[in-house]
Amino acid sequence: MTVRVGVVGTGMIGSDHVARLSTQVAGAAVTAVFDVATDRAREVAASAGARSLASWQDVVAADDVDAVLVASPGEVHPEQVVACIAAGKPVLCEKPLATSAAQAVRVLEAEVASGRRSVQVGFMRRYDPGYLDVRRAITDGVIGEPLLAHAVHRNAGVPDFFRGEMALTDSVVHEIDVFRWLFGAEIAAVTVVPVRRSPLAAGDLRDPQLVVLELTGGQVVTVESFVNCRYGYDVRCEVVGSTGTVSLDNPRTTAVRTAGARSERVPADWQERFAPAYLEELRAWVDGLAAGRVDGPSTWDGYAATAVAEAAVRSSREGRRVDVELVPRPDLYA
Ligand code: ISE
Repeated sequence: MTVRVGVVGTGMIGSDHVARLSTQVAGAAVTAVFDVATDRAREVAASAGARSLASWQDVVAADDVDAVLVASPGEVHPEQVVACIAAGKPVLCEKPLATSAAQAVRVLEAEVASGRRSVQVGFMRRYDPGYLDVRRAITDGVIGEPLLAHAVHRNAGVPDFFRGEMALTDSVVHEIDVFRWLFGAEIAAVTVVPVRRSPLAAGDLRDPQLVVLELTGGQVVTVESFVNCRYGYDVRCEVVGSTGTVSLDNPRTTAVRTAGARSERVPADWQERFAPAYLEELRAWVDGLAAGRVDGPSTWDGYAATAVAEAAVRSSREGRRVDVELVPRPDLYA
Protein backbone atom coordinates (compact mmCIF):
# COMPACT_ATOMS: atom_id res chain seq x y z
CA MET A 1 0.00 0.00 0.00
CA THR A 2 1.34 3.41 -0.98
CA VAL A 3 0.73 6.24 1.51
CA ARG A 4 -0.36 9.25 -0.55
CA VAL A 5 0.89 12.40 1.15
CA GLY A 6 -0.30 15.99 0.74
CA VAL A 7 2.27 18.63 1.72
CA VAL A 8 1.22 22.07 2.98
CA GLY A 9 4.11 24.51 2.71
CA THR A 10 6.88 24.13 0.10
CA GLY A 11 9.52 26.38 1.65
CA MET A 12 12.97 25.10 2.68
CA ILE A 13 11.84 22.22 4.88
CA GLY A 14 8.64 21.45 2.96
CA SER A 15 10.41 21.10 -0.38
CA ASP A 16 13.07 18.93 1.27
CA HIS A 17 10.32 16.68 2.61
CA VAL A 18 8.67 16.45 -0.82
CA ALA A 19 11.99 15.40 -2.37
CA ARG A 20 12.61 12.78 0.34
CA LEU A 21 9.07 11.40 0.26
CA SER A 22 9.03 11.13 -3.54
CA THR A 23 12.52 9.67 -4.02
CA GLN A 24 13.81 8.10 -0.77
CA VAL A 25 10.86 6.85 1.28
CA ALA A 26 9.56 3.47 0.13
CA GLY A 27 5.77 3.19 0.22
CA ALA A 28 5.14 6.93 -0.04
CA ALA A 29 4.10 9.25 -2.84
CA VAL A 30 3.39 12.99 -2.85
CA THR A 31 0.10 13.61 -4.63
CA ALA A 32 -0.74 17.23 -3.75
CA VAL A 33 0.98 20.34 -2.42
CA PHE A 34 0.01 23.88 -1.49
CA ASP A 35 1.95 27.04 -0.79
CA VAL A 36 0.95 30.69 -0.87
CA ALA A 37 3.95 31.10 -3.19
CA THR A 38 2.15 29.46 -6.10
CA ASP A 39 5.08 29.45 -8.53
CA ARG A 40 7.28 27.61 -6.05
CA ALA A 41 4.43 25.22 -5.21
CA ARG A 42 4.01 24.41 -8.91
CA GLU A 43 7.73 23.77 -9.31
CA VAL A 44 7.86 21.49 -6.27
CA ALA A 45 4.69 19.69 -7.38
CA ALA A 46 6.11 19.11 -10.86
CA SER A 47 9.34 17.71 -9.38
CA ALA A 48 7.30 15.05 -7.56
CA GLY A 49 4.61 14.38 -10.17
CA ALA A 50 2.05 15.92 -7.82
CA ARG A 51 -0.68 18.53 -8.19
CA SER A 52 -0.41 22.06 -6.84
CA LEU A 53 -3.80 22.93 -5.33
CA ALA A 54 -5.43 26.29 -4.70
CA SER A 55 -5.64 26.04 -0.90
CA TRP A 56 -4.32 24.01 2.02
CA GLN A 57 -7.94 23.01 2.69
CA ASP A 58 -8.05 21.40 -0.76
CA VAL A 59 -4.94 19.38 0.09
CA VAL A 60 -6.51 18.11 3.34
CA ALA A 61 -9.79 17.25 1.57
CA ALA A 62 -8.28 15.65 -1.57
CA ASP A 63 -9.44 12.07 -2.20
CA ASP A 64 -5.93 11.10 -3.29
CA VAL A 65 -4.39 12.31 0.00
CA ASP A 66 -4.22 9.73 2.81
CA ALA A 67 -1.99 11.77 5.15
CA VAL A 68 -0.80 15.37 5.41
CA LEU A 69 2.61 16.89 6.14
CA VAL A 70 2.31 20.44 7.51
CA ALA A 71 5.40 22.55 6.81
CA SER A 72 3.82 26.00 6.78
CA PRO A 73 4.72 28.82 9.20
CA GLY A 74 4.22 27.88 12.88
CA GLU A 75 1.43 30.35 13.54
CA VAL A 76 -0.94 28.50 11.19
CA HIS A 77 -0.08 24.97 12.35
CA PRO A 78 -2.91 24.56 14.91
CA GLU A 79 -5.69 25.46 12.45
CA GLN A 80 -4.28 23.14 9.80
CA VAL A 81 -3.63 20.25 12.19
CA VAL A 82 -7.12 20.52 13.71
CA ALA A 83 -8.57 20.43 10.17
CA CYS A 84 -6.60 17.23 9.48
CA ILE A 85 -7.95 15.66 12.68
CA ALA A 86 -11.50 16.66 11.68
CA ALA A 87 -10.96 15.15 8.22
CA GLY A 88 -9.65 11.91 9.76
CA LYS A 89 -6.26 12.36 8.05
CA PRO A 90 -3.06 11.57 9.98
CA VAL A 91 -0.68 14.52 10.05
CA LEU A 92 3.03 15.10 10.57
CA CYS A 93 3.35 18.71 11.73
CA GLU A 94 6.74 20.41 11.57
CA LYS A 95 7.85 22.02 14.82
CA PRO A 96 6.66 24.05 16.52
CA LEU A 97 3.18 22.52 16.89
CA ALA A 98 1.99 25.99 17.84
CA THR A 99 3.42 29.37 18.74
CA SER A 100 1.49 29.52 22.03
CA ALA A 101 0.56 26.96 24.69
CA ALA A 102 -3.11 27.97 24.39
CA GLN A 103 -3.08 27.19 20.67
CA ALA A 104 -1.35 23.87 21.34
CA VAL A 105 -4.09 22.97 23.85
CA ARG A 106 -6.61 23.52 21.04
CA VAL A 107 -4.90 20.70 19.13
CA LEU A 108 -4.70 18.51 22.25
CA GLU A 109 -8.46 18.91 22.80
CA ALA A 110 -9.31 18.13 19.17
CA GLU A 111 -7.17 14.97 19.11
CA VAL A 112 -8.46 13.74 22.50
CA ALA A 113 -12.04 14.32 21.31
CA SER A 114 -11.28 12.24 18.19
CA GLY A 115 -10.39 9.33 20.49
CA ARG A 116 -7.18 8.35 18.74
CA ARG A 117 -3.65 9.55 18.03
CA SER A 118 -3.27 10.93 14.50
CA VAL A 119 -0.75 13.74 15.02
CA GLN A 120 3.04 13.47 15.00
CA VAL A 121 5.27 16.50 15.62
CA GLY A 122 8.50 16.97 13.66
CA PHE A 123 11.07 16.66 16.45
CA MET A 124 13.48 14.90 14.13
CA ARG A 125 16.43 14.74 16.59
CA ARG A 126 14.74 11.69 18.15
CA TYR A 127 15.59 9.89 14.87
CA ASP A 128 19.21 11.10 14.71
CA PRO A 129 21.72 8.23 15.11
CA GLY A 130 23.84 10.34 17.48
CA TYR A 131 20.99 11.26 19.81
CA LEU A 132 19.78 7.64 19.74
CA ASP A 133 23.26 6.59 20.92
CA VAL A 134 23.08 9.13 23.74
CA ARG A 135 19.67 7.81 24.77
CA ARG A 136 20.93 4.21 24.64
CA ALA A 137 23.86 5.08 26.93
CA ILE A 138 21.40 6.55 29.42
CA THR A 139 18.78 3.77 29.27
CA ASP A 140 21.48 1.04 29.41
CA GLY A 141 22.83 2.64 32.60
CA VAL A 142 26.30 3.04 31.06
CA ILE A 143 26.83 6.45 32.71
CA GLY A 144 24.92 5.75 35.92
CA GLU A 145 22.17 8.16 36.98
CA PRO A 146 21.91 11.11 34.52
CA LEU A 147 22.40 14.26 36.62
CA LEU A 148 22.91 17.17 34.24
CA ALA A 149 23.67 18.05 30.64
CA HIS A 150 25.32 20.80 28.67
CA ALA A 151 24.22 21.62 25.12
CA VAL A 152 25.25 24.04 22.42
CA HIS A 153 22.99 24.85 19.51
CA ARG A 154 24.75 27.18 17.09
CA ASN A 155 23.59 28.30 13.65
CA ALA A 156 26.03 29.98 11.26
CA GLY A 157 23.25 32.47 10.56
CA VAL A 158 19.47 32.71 10.26
CA PRO A 159 17.04 34.02 7.62
CA ASP A 160 15.82 37.63 7.73
CA PHE A 161 12.40 36.54 9.07
CA PHE A 162 14.11 35.05 12.15
CA ARG A 163 13.28 37.72 14.74
CA GLY A 164 12.34 38.42 18.35
CA GLU A 165 12.37 35.34 20.55
CA MET A 166 12.53 32.79 17.71
CA ALA A 167 15.90 31.63 19.06
CA LEU A 168 13.86 30.25 21.99
CA THR A 169 10.63 29.23 20.26
CA ASP A 170 12.08 27.91 16.98
CA SER A 171 15.63 26.86 17.84
CA VAL A 172 15.97 25.97 21.53
CA VAL A 173 12.62 24.17 21.23
CA HIS A 174 14.68 21.24 19.90
CA GLU A 175 16.72 20.98 23.12
CA ILE A 176 13.51 21.36 25.12
CA ASP A 177 12.06 18.31 23.39
CA VAL A 178 15.20 16.21 23.16
CA PHE A 179 16.07 16.51 26.86
CA ARG A 180 12.48 15.69 27.86
CA TRP A 181 12.92 12.60 25.71
CA LEU A 182 16.43 11.72 26.89
CA PHE A 183 15.60 12.05 30.58
CA GLY A 184 11.98 10.87 30.38
CA ALA A 185 10.87 13.83 32.46
CA GLU A 186 9.02 17.10 32.09
CA ILE A 187 10.68 20.50 32.45
CA ALA A 188 9.60 22.19 35.69
CA ALA A 189 11.27 25.60 35.32
CA VAL A 190 13.25 27.74 32.88
CA THR A 191 15.75 30.54 33.37
CA VAL A 192 17.16 32.57 30.46
CA VAL A 193 20.45 34.14 31.54
CA PRO A 194 21.37 37.43 29.82
CA VAL A 195 24.61 37.22 27.82
CA ARG A 196 26.72 39.96 26.23
CA ARG A 197 25.07 40.53 22.81
CA SER A 198 27.15 39.65 19.78
CA PRO A 199 28.04 42.71 17.71
CA LEU A 200 26.98 40.57 14.74
CA ALA A 201 23.52 39.76 16.14
CA ALA A 202 20.83 40.42 13.53
CA GLY A 203 17.99 42.89 14.08
CA ASP A 204 16.44 42.75 17.54
CA LEU A 205 17.74 39.27 18.32
CA ARG A 206 19.26 38.59 21.73
CA ASP A 207 22.15 36.47 20.60
CA PRO A 208 23.75 34.42 22.09
CA GLN A 209 21.54 33.25 24.99
CA LEU A 210 22.03 30.80 27.84
CA VAL A 211 18.98 28.80 28.91
CA VAL A 212 18.81 26.70 32.10
CA LEU A 213 16.20 23.92 32.10
CA GLU A 214 15.24 22.24 35.39
CA LEU A 215 13.59 18.84 34.94
CA THR A 216 11.08 17.20 37.24
CA GLY A 217 13.61 14.42 37.87
CA GLY A 218 16.01 16.98 39.37
CA GLN A 219 18.31 17.04 36.34
CA VAL A 220 19.51 20.45 35.06
CA VAL A 221 20.40 21.24 31.45
CA THR A 222 22.32 24.29 30.23
CA VAL A 223 21.66 25.25 26.62
CA GLU A 224 23.75 27.78 24.75
CA SER A 225 21.83 29.19 21.79
CA PHE A 226 23.89 31.16 19.27
CA VAL A 227 22.11 31.68 15.96
CA ASN A 228 24.73 33.82 14.29
CA CYS A 229 28.04 32.15 15.13
CA ARG A 230 29.27 32.47 11.55
CA TYR A 231 31.62 29.43 11.50
CA GLY A 232 29.05 26.68 10.90
CA TYR A 233 26.14 24.67 12.25
CA ASP A 234 27.37 23.22 15.52
CA VAL A 235 24.98 21.16 17.65
CA ARG A 236 26.57 19.18 20.50
CA CYS A 237 25.76 17.98 23.98
CA GLU A 238 27.23 16.11 26.93
CA VAL A 239 25.11 14.23 29.46
CA VAL A 240 26.83 13.83 32.84
CA GLY A 241 25.92 10.77 34.91
CA SER A 242 26.87 9.49 38.34
CA THR A 243 29.57 7.17 36.91
CA GLY A 244 30.42 8.65 33.50
CA THR A 245 29.41 10.92 30.64
CA VAL A 246 28.18 10.52 27.09
CA SER A 247 28.99 13.24 24.53
CA LEU A 248 27.51 13.96 21.13
CA ASP A 249 29.78 15.89 18.75
CA ASN A 250 29.35 16.75 15.09
CA PRO A 251 29.27 13.66 12.85
CA ARG A 252 32.78 12.40 12.19
CA THR A 253 33.91 13.21 8.63
CA THR A 254 37.42 13.33 7.18
CA ALA A 255 40.20 15.09 9.10
CA VAL A 256 42.85 16.91 7.11
CA ARG A 257 46.35 17.09 8.68
CA THR A 258 48.71 19.47 6.99
CA ALA A 259 51.28 22.14 7.92
CA GLY A 260 51.14 21.10 11.54
CA ALA A 261 47.37 21.52 11.80
CA ARG A 262 44.37 19.14 11.83
CA SER A 263 40.95 20.24 10.58
CA GLU A 264 37.49 18.63 10.33
CA ARG A 265 34.35 19.85 8.66
CA VAL A 266 31.59 21.54 10.66
CA PRO A 267 28.17 21.12 9.00
CA ALA A 268 26.93 24.20 7.13
CA ASP A 269 23.32 24.11 8.37
CA TRP A 270 20.53 21.99 9.89
CA GLN A 271 19.62 20.58 6.47
CA GLU A 272 23.09 19.00 6.19
CA ARG A 273 23.50 18.01 9.84
CA PHE A 274 20.10 16.37 10.27
CA ALA A 275 19.43 15.01 6.74
CA PRO A 276 19.67 11.38 8.02
CA ALA A 277 17.31 12.16 10.92
CA TYR A 278 14.71 13.80 8.67
CA LEU A 279 14.80 10.80 6.33
CA GLU A 280 14.46 8.28 9.17
CA GLU A 281 11.65 10.35 10.69
CA LEU A 282 9.69 10.21 7.41
CA ARG A 283 10.37 6.50 6.89
CA ALA A 284 9.18 5.71 10.42
CA TRP A 285 6.06 7.90 9.96
CA VAL A 286 5.11 6.27 6.64
CA ASP A 287 5.81 2.76 7.93
CA GLY A 288 3.64 3.50 10.95
CA LEU A 289 0.81 4.80 8.77
CA ALA A 290 0.98 1.70 6.56
CA ALA A 291 0.61 -0.37 9.75
CA GLY A 292 -2.26 1.83 10.97
CA ARG A 293 -0.44 3.55 13.81
CA VAL A 294 1.05 6.96 14.72
CA ASP A 295 3.71 6.62 17.43
CA GLY A 296 6.29 9.39 17.00
CA PRO A 297 6.53 12.60 19.06
CA SER A 298 2.94 13.36 20.03
CA THR A 299 0.71 16.39 20.37
CA TRP A 300 1.51 16.26 24.09
CA ASP A 301 5.23 16.56 23.26
CA GLY A 302 4.46 19.46 20.96
CA TYR A 303 2.32 21.15 23.61
CA ALA A 304 4.87 20.62 26.40
CA ALA A 305 7.71 22.00 24.25
CA THR A 306 5.66 25.07 23.33
CA ALA A 307 4.68 25.67 26.98
CA VAL A 308 8.35 25.50 28.02
CA ALA A 309 9.41 27.80 25.18
CA GLU A 310 6.69 30.24 26.24
CA ALA A 311 8.06 30.16 29.81
CA ALA A 312 11.55 30.80 28.43
CA VAL A 313 10.27 33.88 26.59
CA ARG A 314 8.74 35.15 29.85
CA SER A 315 11.98 34.49 31.69
CA SER A 316 13.90 36.40 29.02
CA ARG A 317 11.50 39.36 29.16
CA GLU A 318 11.11 39.46 32.97
CA GLY A 319 14.65 38.52 33.93
CA ARG A 320 13.64 35.77 36.35
CA ARG A 321 13.23 32.01 36.74
CA VAL A 322 9.79 30.91 35.48
CA ASP A 323 7.93 27.78 36.56
CA VAL A 324 6.36 25.72 33.75
CA GLU A 325 2.67 25.02 34.25
CA LEU A 326 1.14 22.24 32.15
CA VAL A 327 -2.47 21.11 31.84
CA PRO A 328 -3.17 17.57 33.09
CA ARG A 329 -1.75 14.97 30.68
CA PRO A 330 -4.67 13.22 28.88
CA ASP A 331 -4.74 9.40 29.03
CA LEU A 332 -4.38 9.33 25.24
CA TYR A 333 -0.73 10.29 25.79
CA ALA A 334 -0.01 8.08 28.81
C1 ISE B 1 15.22 25.62 12.33
O1 ISE B 1 13.83 25.85 12.14
C2 ISE B 1 15.42 24.23 12.84
O2 ISE B 1 14.50 23.52 13.16
C3 ISE B 1 16.84 23.88 13.08
O3 ISE B 1 16.93 22.54 13.57
C4 ISE B 1 17.41 24.84 14.11
O4 ISE B 1 18.77 24.56 14.31
C5 ISE B 1 17.27 26.26 13.59
O5 ISE B 1 17.79 27.15 14.56
C6 ISE B 1 15.80 26.57 13.35
O6 ISE B 1 15.66 27.88 12.88
